[in-house]
Amino acid sequence: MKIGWIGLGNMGIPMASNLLAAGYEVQVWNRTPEKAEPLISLGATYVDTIDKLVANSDVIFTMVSDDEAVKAIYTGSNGLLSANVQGKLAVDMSTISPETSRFLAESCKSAGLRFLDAPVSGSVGPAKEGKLVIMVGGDEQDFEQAKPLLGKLGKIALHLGENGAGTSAKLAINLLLGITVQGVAETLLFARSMDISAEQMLTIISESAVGTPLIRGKAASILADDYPAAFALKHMTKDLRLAREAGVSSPLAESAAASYRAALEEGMGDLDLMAILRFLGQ
Ligand code: NA7
Repeated sequence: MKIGWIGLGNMGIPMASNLLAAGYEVQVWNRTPEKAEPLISLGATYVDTIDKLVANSDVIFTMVSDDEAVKAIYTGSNGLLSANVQGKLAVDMSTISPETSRFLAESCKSAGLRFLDAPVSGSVGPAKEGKLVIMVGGDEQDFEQAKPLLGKLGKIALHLGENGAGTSAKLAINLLLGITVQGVAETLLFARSMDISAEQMLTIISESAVGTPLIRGKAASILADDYPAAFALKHMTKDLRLAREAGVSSPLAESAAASYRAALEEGMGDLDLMAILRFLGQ
């Protein structure tokens, strides 16, 4: 099975690397070609058009930023659907709206391309380790075909229903992520106001029932006040917006979304979402 991979951002690079490490032949394309260099050194082939990528692939993965990017890749000029895609399978792992996932599934079907929405929970660390949680919408048989590949990218892949079910589940889990990180930031700031240090409070959280791998994983960043993006704040802002547009009723999410939006407007979008602590504490 030959793989095509489109989208070499923070997530796409480690994910495509895992398919290469598993021995698959992988062709890659990215809007900014230079980002393919680490993968070429691992054995990937760079192709300069999506058309060529499709011609040399059985399964095509897409992992790009948002609805607009995914639409450009699939339905834009020189995009996937202008190539000969008959009989192939596309797996979109980006976090986008369920509505766009369903629109793409229909567009792909008309062109003879099978389509799964398969976004992931987990940031760069789990992506590198192949331990993502993958939520899939689409045809059961297509899921079965993709499953061995998804097994190289994640620790679990769940088939949740028709197209749009994967992206719906992803918006739900990221609702909890957004609220949790905002809650951690507010807790640390409250503790600080009472002279309990971040280090002391992180130890308490970590040893308590609310301690999670997420919070433990952010501790070093928090203590160093250094936030390289494992999951960019701009993407968290996008996901809470998508949840609102999908009809979520959550006062906590509304409040967290306003907070991330304000941090984004201050230029913190490319930092990790935990940078919300720096924003709220300034
Ligand atoms: P990044 O690191 O922000 O990477 C985004 C990728 O999307 C990158 O390859 C971009 O290409 C690509 N992109 C963005 N806009 C476009 C357009 N218009 N056309 C083509 N390609 C585009 O995101 P992550 O890897 O952290 O996350 C990916 C998804 O997983 C996202 O939905 C998250 O919410 C979860 P570039 O390199 O800039 O040319």
